[in-house]
Amino acid sequence: MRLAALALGTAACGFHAVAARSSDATDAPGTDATDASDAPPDAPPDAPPDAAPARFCPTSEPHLRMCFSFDQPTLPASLPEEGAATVPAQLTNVTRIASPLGGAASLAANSLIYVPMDSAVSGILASEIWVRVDTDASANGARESMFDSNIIPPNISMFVYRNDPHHDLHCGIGSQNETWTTDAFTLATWHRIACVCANGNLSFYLDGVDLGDRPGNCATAGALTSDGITIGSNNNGPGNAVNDVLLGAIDGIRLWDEPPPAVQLTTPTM
Ligand SMILES: [Ca+2]
Ligand SMILES: [Ca+2]
Repeated sequence: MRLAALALGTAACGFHAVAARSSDATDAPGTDATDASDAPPDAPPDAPPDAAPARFCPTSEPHLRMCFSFDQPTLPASLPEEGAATVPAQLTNVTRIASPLGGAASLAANSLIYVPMDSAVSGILASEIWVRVDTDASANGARESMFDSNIIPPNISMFVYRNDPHHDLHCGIGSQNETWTTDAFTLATWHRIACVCANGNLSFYLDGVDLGDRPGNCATAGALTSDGITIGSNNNGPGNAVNDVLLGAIDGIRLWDEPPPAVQLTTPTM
């Protein structure tokens, strides 16, 4: 009942509509996330205290303003946020698949992930995504969106464009937008991407490699205070359907209000 009411509410607002909503498994019972970090009470006493694997969305990281791991056993229509944000993501036609980090959101042409406006997601200076694009954009010059808050400033966005035989990777933070051309972005491959504003530069890391530092005004910072953010599609604003959907999967996404640690940026794999 509750999920149905949420879906109706979303449809009634008409925000960020998609073409169709199929019956899906997201309203299955027991969809609340299981916290695998809880150590069993009878753990061996000689186990090192920090033996548990690092969580994709650490629970005590105040600079992590928005985080989605998609690691839950199922992905409900209202997916809890795992960082500092206060609102859940709204999922439509999203399939949970196994992935290198546990679970990922698999996206098709009619999929939608939308996080509404939230003042807790502000001062954003870095974005990270673990992404796999399986089908390229339909034409040379066309694009697929990894995420998009739409309003500039306070922009938070990332896109991949076909630029045959290369790809152009676009990042926006605050008032700055930049594009990097690369041959290292390949289809059907998991990529770790980070876009970081630091020391007056916007920098782009693909699988741990810095594609170049661009001076600009990214320090104006991104925020979800003018619109929410779509994940895996281009946000065209309230009342308008999304487009440029990412045809692939997203293993996780993080938005920070400070640059992630340098060692994390230069780690090539997930
Ligand atoms: Ca847009
Ligand atoms: Ca994941």
